[in-house]
Amino acid sequence: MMGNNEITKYLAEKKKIVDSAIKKYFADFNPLFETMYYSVDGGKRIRPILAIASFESCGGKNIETILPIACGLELIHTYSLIHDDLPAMDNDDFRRGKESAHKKFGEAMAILSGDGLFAYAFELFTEGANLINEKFAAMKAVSEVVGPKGIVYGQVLDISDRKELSPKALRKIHLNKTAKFIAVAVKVGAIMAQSPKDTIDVLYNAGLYLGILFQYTDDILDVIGEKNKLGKTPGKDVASSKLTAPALYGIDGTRFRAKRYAELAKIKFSTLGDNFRIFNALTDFILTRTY
Ligand code: GRG
Repeated sequence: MMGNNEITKYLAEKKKIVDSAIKKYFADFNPLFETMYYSVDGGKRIRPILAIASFESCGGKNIETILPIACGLELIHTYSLIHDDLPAMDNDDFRRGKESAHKKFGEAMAILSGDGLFAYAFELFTEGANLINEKFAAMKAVSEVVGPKGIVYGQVLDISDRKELSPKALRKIHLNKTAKFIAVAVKVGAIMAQSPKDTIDVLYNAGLYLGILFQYTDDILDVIGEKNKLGKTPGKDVASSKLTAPALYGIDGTRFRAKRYAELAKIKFSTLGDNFRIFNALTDFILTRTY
């Protein structure tokens, strides 16, 4: 078993690796890179860390193989946050502990900055001349969940004011908006480590549970979290009458279900054996996170 200190140390170490790789990709090309970097800087880096954890658990040795893809995921995630914060969407002026992109640079630059990050991610995915088939598979998997079959569809459902208040509708939003992207982060690590299809499939399915869990804890933190610790504005979901887990189940009911999703994720990961122990600790971290 991994203790609380150990997982905190693990996350800090991996975050440092991701942060310095990202910095390298934002070297001085033109001023737009500085604008984009403002928003990229400061996240928890959960998605890239999941990709690295999966790559290493699957026996991947050279971290450089997964790093550009892991960083690309973070750029796509950041684009989605920038666009989500826009006045036409969630309208939030505070993100990652500072002014959100449109507040700092204006709406036009925020939109363009998101567009730039989205495209630049795919350039990072193509870095290097090796493992072309794996990179193709990784890009296919990512592109399938960040567009109209995933994040963008999830956002469309999320902003719709004609939602039915049902567990099924909630699950559809959570799956598309959050869980598929978290699951694909776990999946690309396995793809780049050249794992067999069975392993890749188990990891994706376990990742879906982890992703739903992630959105459950995000929903809980929107109700009980502190602005400074979260680095974003809590209370937005109630203010905009969002369909969330607490809206449907209350806080206690949401906590109960979150624990159940954590168990389901851990059971699935554990079928892959001891090499995947880290995912137990990562799941617990996501269950108990306060930011
Ligand atoms: C296509 C115009 C257009 C907009 C797209 C894709 C999109 C807008 C929004 C994505 C939906 C979204 C914001 C989902 C929420 C996912 C989530 C829980 C984000 C918070 O992630 P953390 O906690 O944040 O990992 P940090 O800042 O730590 O990276």
